[in-house]
Amino acid sequence: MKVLIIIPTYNERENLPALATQILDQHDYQVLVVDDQSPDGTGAVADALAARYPGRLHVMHRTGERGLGLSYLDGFRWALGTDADLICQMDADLSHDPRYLPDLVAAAADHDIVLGSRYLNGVSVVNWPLRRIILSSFANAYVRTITGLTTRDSTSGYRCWRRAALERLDLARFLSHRYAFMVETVFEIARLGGRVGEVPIIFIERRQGASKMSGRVLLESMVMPWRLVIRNRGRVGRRGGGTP
Ligand SMILES: Nc1nc2c(ncn2[C@@H]2O[C@H](COP(=O)(O)OP(=O)(O)OP(=O)(O)O)[C@@H](O)[C@H]2O)c(=O)[nH]1
Ligand SMILES: [Mg+2]
Repeated sequence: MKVLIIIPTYNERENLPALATQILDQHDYQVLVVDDQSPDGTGAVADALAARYPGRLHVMHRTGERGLGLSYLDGFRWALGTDADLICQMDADLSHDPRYLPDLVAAAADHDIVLGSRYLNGVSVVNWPLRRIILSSFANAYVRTITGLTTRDSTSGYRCWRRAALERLDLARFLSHRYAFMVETVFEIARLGGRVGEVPIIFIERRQGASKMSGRVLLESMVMPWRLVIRNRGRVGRRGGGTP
């Protein structure tokens, strides 16, 4: 199985080298860094890593409108142009420990998408203030209630796709430019009858760099579940998608 991991970056120069090294020194995987012209020079750091890991670490320097969802759409298109069998996603800020990658890869044998879930065994987060835990738990409950998805952590950015599942998605159809992209992609694959799985992860809050969460991001995330069910005239549960 050829595994490609897409890592979107915006101002992650302190974090990216450690993450890339951990992934590439321990696993026979490939990495695509999608940088949005980070003002802190993450793009140049990524280029230096590409020189250190030739043919294994690739860099896309995006221009135009910045956004996590937009970066993943470009990353998916690039990935589908390679011979990767599994396409994974993870954050650059070391919140997603690469030690779980083999679990995600293994579970992708019988799922179309596997989510690294913080909420399978209670709440598995390290160094999160209570308000952040409440916000994230609320967001997931909100998404489940409105969309009919049954997954515990549909907002997780740590995940692994089977190539065939990604090929089924109509990438031109996506509405989310930012973080709501995470929920929208799970909704879409469940709507198409895809098998959605989850494996437990322990999430560690970033130590370096700043979060890109903002009021605008939260607003998009509040509105998106409604847009999804209105556009599709129904929740995924009624259509038989999602995990049982
Ligand atoms: N290419 C690109 N990457 C982004 C953008 N916004 C965020 N990212 C990356 O997406 C990942 C998740 O962003 P974070 O800021 O860590 O968001 P978060 O994990 O919800 O927030 P924290 O818990 O505060 O870290 C990180 O790798 C970011 O560098 C963007 O506009 N473009
Ligand atoms: Mg983060």
